[in-house]
Amino acid sequence: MVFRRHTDNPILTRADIPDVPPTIVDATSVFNPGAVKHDGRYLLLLRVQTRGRETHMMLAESSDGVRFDVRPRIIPVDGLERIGGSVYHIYDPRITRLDDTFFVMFAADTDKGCRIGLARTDDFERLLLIGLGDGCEGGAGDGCDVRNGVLFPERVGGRYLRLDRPNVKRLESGVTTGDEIFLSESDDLKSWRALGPVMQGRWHYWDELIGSGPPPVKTREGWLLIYHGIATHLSGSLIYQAGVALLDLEDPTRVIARGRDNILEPREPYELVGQVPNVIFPGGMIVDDYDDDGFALPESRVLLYYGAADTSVCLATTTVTELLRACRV
Ligand code: BMA
Repeated sequence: MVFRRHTDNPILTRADIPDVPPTIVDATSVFNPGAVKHDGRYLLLLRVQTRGRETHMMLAESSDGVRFDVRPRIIPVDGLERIGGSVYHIYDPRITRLDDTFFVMFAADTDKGCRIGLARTDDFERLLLIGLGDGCEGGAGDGCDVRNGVLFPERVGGRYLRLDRPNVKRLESGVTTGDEIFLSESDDLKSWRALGPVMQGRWHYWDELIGSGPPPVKTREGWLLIYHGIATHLSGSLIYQAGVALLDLEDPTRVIARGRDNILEPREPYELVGQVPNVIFPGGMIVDDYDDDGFALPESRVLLYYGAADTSVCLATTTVTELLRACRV
């Protein structure tokens, strides 16, 4: 088994969310967090949902990565009000540390479809909006609907890189989704150009639809990427799982290895039952130890934070070595 679930799972539930009246009172759920380690403390940027089904971001802090305190405050995104049209939800934040700044990439539901937003922060008191794409940038092309944006933790060849997932398919439920992860580049973090496809869903198997998980982790063997895959062919349910792949360090459109099986699937009651059943949605990953050149150490502990059933936050741990091994099975 690649991942071991923490015995305290779920590590955060709605009961841990303090009221922030009048906006958040008796929160409905908390899930799909972004994660980062800062000054020895573990931070989670939470997706908190109200009983009005509004979505807000809140911060949780911890000294051990397991027991978190949630700050009683909604984190504002300054600049979002300048965007024309309505932004209904911002959600699924992924945190990347780059040049000693924290960048948060998130999905934004608008009148015209899903967009990828990018904001920056030094302290998580507030996020400053850098840009919200028009949905046609990067791999989305003419489809103009895109989600699961993930910024790389360093420039490659002098340019910023991100993974994104054009939404070119519509499920019966009306949700738009996709089966291809793209690599896109940018000089200014605002306009993004597609460099090419990275990987496709494998129809009939566990990862028919796919999207990036947390930001890729640099290892000596390549960029280690956790992604989510959705099986759609089992009647009555979509099953969201996590899998792993290894991308070339200089050309991340080249997949060096990709695990055959999922490495984490809904099994526990808190993953099987909830607002959306059968969901493991990985969005935050912390690798404890890196060498002086910024490569993750093989024996380092890896903490994966994931949303369970769109209802709670869970933790599973492994090591870099085990993940690299899983890429080649
Ligand atoms: C995806 C995203 C996630 C969510 C998942 C399961 O399309 O919207 O935020 O966790 O569906 O509902």
